This record gives sequence, C-alpha cells and structure tokens, in this order.
Amino acid sequence: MGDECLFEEEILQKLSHWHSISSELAQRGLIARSLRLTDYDKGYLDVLSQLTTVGRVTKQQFVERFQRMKASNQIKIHYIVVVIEDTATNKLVGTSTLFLELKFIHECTIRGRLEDVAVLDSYRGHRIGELVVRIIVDLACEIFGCYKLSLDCSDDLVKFYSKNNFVHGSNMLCIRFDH
Ligand code: 16G
Repeated sequence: MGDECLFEEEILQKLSHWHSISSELAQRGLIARSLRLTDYDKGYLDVLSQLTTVGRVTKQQFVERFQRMKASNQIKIHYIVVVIEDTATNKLVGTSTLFLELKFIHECTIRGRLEDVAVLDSYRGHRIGELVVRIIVDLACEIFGCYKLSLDCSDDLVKFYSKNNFVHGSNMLCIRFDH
C-alpha cells in the first residue's frame, strides 16, 4: 500500500502565510501536510477522538473512506484534510478539514466548511489550533476562492474561533438521527 496523499500537498506552499506557518511549526518539530493512506497507523483517529466519538473504525474502513474521498477529489477537489505530524515521534498531533461545497447561488460559487479541527490534549497551548485553522482559511480564500467559510462548534470554542476572525452569522440547527 503506497503512501498516497488525499490532495496535492504543493498547494500548501502557494499560501501567502505558508512560510511563517511552516516555520512556526518547524520550531516545534512539527510539519503540516495532507492526510495520507498510512495515517491510520500514525494516530489520525486518536486525534479526531479528541473532538468527538470516533467509534470502532478498522483499517479497511479507513482505507475505503480515504479512497472514496480521493476518487471524489480526482473529479473535483472537495476534501482537504490537513494533518500536523510530530517528526520526532512520527505521530499525528492535530488536524483540520476544508470541505468545498459547490453552489448555484452567487453565480455558482463555492462555500467552504471548516470541519474536524482537533489537537491532541498534550500538544495544546502551542498555537497548533490557530495554525491549522489559518491553513484552512487561506486555502478557502486564496486557492479555492470560496465566498465564505463557515463552521459549527460547541459554545466553549466560540471564543477561540472569534479570535481567529470568524464572526457569529446565522444559527446552526440540526436533527440527530438515532441509527
Ligand atoms: C464540531 C466540528 C465539526 C464536527 C462536530 C462533531 C469544527 C470546527 N467543528 O462541531 O466539524 O463534525 O464537532 O461533533 O471542528 P458531533 O459528533 O457532536 O456531531
């Protein structure tokens, strides 16, 4: 099984803040990159489980989901999962996702959704969350030309996202299905 990337990592280097973001991460022994097929073994799901319930996901399920996202990206990019790796331990310590939603409104625009932002407990307090969010904001604005980038989060994280340039807009409501 090759070490495939979910998206072409070169796009990260085109971001206007890439140099400062990657240098700040490098000072902490960290790198930002695309999610890779081998990240099941590097603790990707452990990082996500800091955000919410992940449940039992086998390696095969992970690979199948990854390949489905990648196949979709090969038609038109929709799933950009960025991960932060500690180069000393080769383990993942943070992640964030940009989902690109195609719209008819605003002359067939694209809406970005910031999803699944998580940083391992033991790595908090080092600005990793800010940096990983900054990457997604820049991708949405500079690379994909999104007209807006939105997110939903728990009440205790409103302050964090407000500090990172998000403003309260519309409300988020949902129906939870009991499968
Ligand atoms: C947060 C996440 C969202 C994730 C949800 C899962 C961000 C900005 N938002 O709202 O992406 O899907 O948590 O929570 O990371 P749930 O399991 O309660 O639906």
